Order: sequence, then structure tokens, then C-alpha cells
Amino acid sequence: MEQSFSKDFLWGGAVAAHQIEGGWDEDGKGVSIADVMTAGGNGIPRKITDGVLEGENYPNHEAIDFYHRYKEDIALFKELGLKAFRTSINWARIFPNGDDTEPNEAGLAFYDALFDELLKNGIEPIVTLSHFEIPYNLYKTYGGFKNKKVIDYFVRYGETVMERYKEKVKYWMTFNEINNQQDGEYDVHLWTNSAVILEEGDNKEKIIFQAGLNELIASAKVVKKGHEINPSFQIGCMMAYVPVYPYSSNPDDLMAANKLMHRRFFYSDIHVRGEIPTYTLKKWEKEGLNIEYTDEELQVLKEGTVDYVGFSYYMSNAVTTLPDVKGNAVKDYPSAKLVSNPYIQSSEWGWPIDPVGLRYTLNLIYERYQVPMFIVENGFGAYDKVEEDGKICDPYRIDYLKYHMSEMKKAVLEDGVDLMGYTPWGIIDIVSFGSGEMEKRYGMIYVDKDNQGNGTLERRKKESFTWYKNIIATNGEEL
Ligand code: P53
Repeated sequence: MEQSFSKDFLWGGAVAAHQIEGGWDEDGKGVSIADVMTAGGNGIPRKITDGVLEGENYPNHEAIDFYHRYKEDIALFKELGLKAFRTSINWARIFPNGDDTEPNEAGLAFYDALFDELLKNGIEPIVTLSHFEIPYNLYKTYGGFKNKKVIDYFVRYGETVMERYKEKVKYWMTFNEINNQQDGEYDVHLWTNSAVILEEGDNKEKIIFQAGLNELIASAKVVKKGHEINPSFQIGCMMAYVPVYPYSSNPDDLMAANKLMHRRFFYSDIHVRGEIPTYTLKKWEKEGLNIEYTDEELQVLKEGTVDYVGFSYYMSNAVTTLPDVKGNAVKDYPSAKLVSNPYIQSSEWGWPIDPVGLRYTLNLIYERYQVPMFIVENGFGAYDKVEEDGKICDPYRIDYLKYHMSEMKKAVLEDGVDLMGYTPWGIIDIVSFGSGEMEKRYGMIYVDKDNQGNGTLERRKKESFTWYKNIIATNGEEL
């Protein structure tokens, strides 16, 4: 039996362009959908404004200024021992309006310099094409991904960057957490995944599935083109796997959990198998959703299946049909509700903490698809305190990571799943996606900036930095 991770296991760290770069209007960059999202707070939602307005606070405009400090940050990543660094290309740097005929050379040059710097330091770039950075104009002019025209603009963008960086980037993913728009729990995801805002009288279910299918078609076209551009590319999808557990052993709870999982699997089933699953076709038919697609598009889905499944894992959910338990209503199983799981605790932002769920998810996905997997996000958002002597002690973060990595290790060494790597989220403190806060920190590197935007932006190593450095150096043996 193998005793440790393979030598080429990609230990890394992950971020997204809009949460880290800043430089929101520099060097010809256009306004992206993240640039019109204001700061919210713990439990306070962010607003989406009609363009960039005077007097509003937009935390992604400056973020942590990685755009100007990336060399200094990569030096720290090297010291940490990272073998891989996952970020996204900010689409609006390359095609400022989304529908431009020519790309913005200054935007392309920035990513040339960034990837060169990573490679020079022995760090493999892992690149997401669309991580909530859709050019704002694609919403304004076309209404976002519910419009099939946007498929072509994504393909033009994908092809452009894959051609440009074909010698520098080997690992790609198309749409970040494509399935997060699937339920009403976070309406903001229809915006960040698809640049769609619901209007009076819209059939929400229809729009969710039409926008999602359009993205899946766009993804398949780019996967196919990418393999032509460089046959050694590894191109994956990116899912948010939040497994749903039956709350009780009542068979109805199990069926409700299965139905809820279908709302997630719709996306990865198409990405991996190249076909619209029967459970979805039946649902569309029953609800008369009239989702539009052609035979040619069905063929495209078949020809553009992914090489691996990239996914984020933060938490699990539980569902029940038992009448005496309180919870939030769900779609597709009218008598069911999402409820809190009495066996697990939550973070200060109410996110359930469930390391065993990661092992379960790795097994579930591997059994379903038998393709390699890549954990491209996992981590713990928490308030950190800088001590008087400048130290930042974050044992809670080390605990979270240690327990999750240990379950990952069991999945690889005891269960035999095929795992390419692990890139914990927010390796350096960044702007939170959900709340827009700086103080919901995930990093092993601290950034001196608070929720009001005050601070020197100075970087400091946390205790978790030293801990993770040792895990990487020993290839996970000390977990
Ligand atoms: P923040 C929900 C469930 C799982 C993943 O989130 C999620 C979300 C969104 O709230 O998003 C991913 O910053 C996303 C990242 C994001 C990260 O999780 O709200 O891919 O962009 O920053 C953490 O704590």
C-alpha cells in the first residue's frame, strides 16, 4: 500500500483575480461584475449597483493590490514551498467590454509577467477563466449568460488566452463554482456566475437552467479548442461540492438529499459525461421550462468533456422532511427543508465545519466519474488578531486545515481516489466574496487592511504559514 502522496502532488494555494488584484481601472481594464459590488458585512449582503457610483465603497477596486505587489507575494509563496498557485484571469482586463473584436494588449502583458514570475519560482499556475469577473457590458448590453450571444464572447476570450499562454499554463478550469447559481439560497450567484439580474415576471427556474446550459456549452467549446491549441492541456470544470446529507434515516430524507444533489450534479454530469442527465430533462419537461438548445449544441457538449473535476469544499448541508424540525425550504422536493446538522459546529459566519464530508465527497465524485479530481478551494474564514509583538496565532485555522487534509489523505491512501492536488483558499488574506469584508480572513499570510479599507497593506506570516510549509516539505507525511 502507498504510504504517502505522489511526488508530483500539487500542494498549492488559491485566490481569484477580483479578490486580490485591485487595479480595477488600470491599463485599459473594463468594469467587471465584481466592480459594482459594494462592501457588505457578516450577515449583511453586498449591493449590486447600476455601474460604478460616487460615494459607494467597492472593496474589489483596490483589494490587496496584488496587481502591483505580485513579485513580493510570489517570493512569499516560494518561501512557503507552494508547488502550484491557482488564480483567475480577469476577463475584463483582456476584453474590457466583453464584445471587443481585439484583446487589450496591456491586460495580456500583465498575465505574461505574472505567469513568468510564478514559473521562475518553480510554481505551476492553475488558471480559472471565469471567476466572477464577467465584463459588466455583457450584462448591460446582452443581459449576461441567459443570452446565447455571450457564449461566443466567452469562446473568443478563452481561445485568446489559451493561445497566448499555451507554453506557460498547463492546468485550466472554465467556470468557477458553476453550480452555485442553482438554488435561491444565494441570489447573488446568478449575478456572479452568469451576470444575470432577475426582472419582474421572470421564471427564475428557467433562467437558472438556461444560463447554466449556455455556460456549459461555452465551456465545452473552449475545452475542445484548448485541446487543439495544446494537447497536453489539462482542462477541468469547477464545482462547489456541498454534499447534502439526510437528516434522519427516514427514506424520504434520503430521497430529498438525492434530489438536492441532482441540482448540483446537473453541471458536473454535463461537464464530465457530455450529456444532459435524464433527471434534468424530466424536470424541464414536467415544469414546461422550454430550455433552448440545438442538436449541434448537444454534439458540442459531447466533444468538450473535461479532463478533471476541480472543486471547492467548505461544508456540508442536511435536509429533512420531518415536520417538527425548522429549516429553509428547498426546490424539487416540496416537503423538504435545509436544517442544521446537530453533529457539526459552524464558523462565526455560520458555515458548518465537516472534515469527514471532504472524504465522503472525494469518494462520491470518484465513484460517479472515475476521473482525476483537484481540491482547488478549502479553508477557514476567521477573525485574526495581531499580537503586540506582531505575531499572528491562528490555531483554529491550522485545526480546520489539518482535519480536512487528514480526511483527504485517507481518501487518497486508504480509499484510492485519484487526486491531483490541494490548493487551500485565500492563501493570502483577500476580500471575501460573500461579504466583501477584509476581516473574514483565510490566509496564511496576513495583509494589513481592515473592513473600512485602512491599513498599510503590509504582508506578515501567520503561525499557519510555518505549519503548512512543513506539511508541504514533508509531502503530507506529518498529517
Ligand atoms: P467567502 C458559498 C459556498 C461555497 C463556496 O467565500 C462559496 C460560497 C460563496 O459564499 O464561494 C467560494 O469569501 C468562492 C470564492 C470565495 C470562497 O468560496 O464568502 O469560489 O470566490 O471567496 C469563500 O468567505
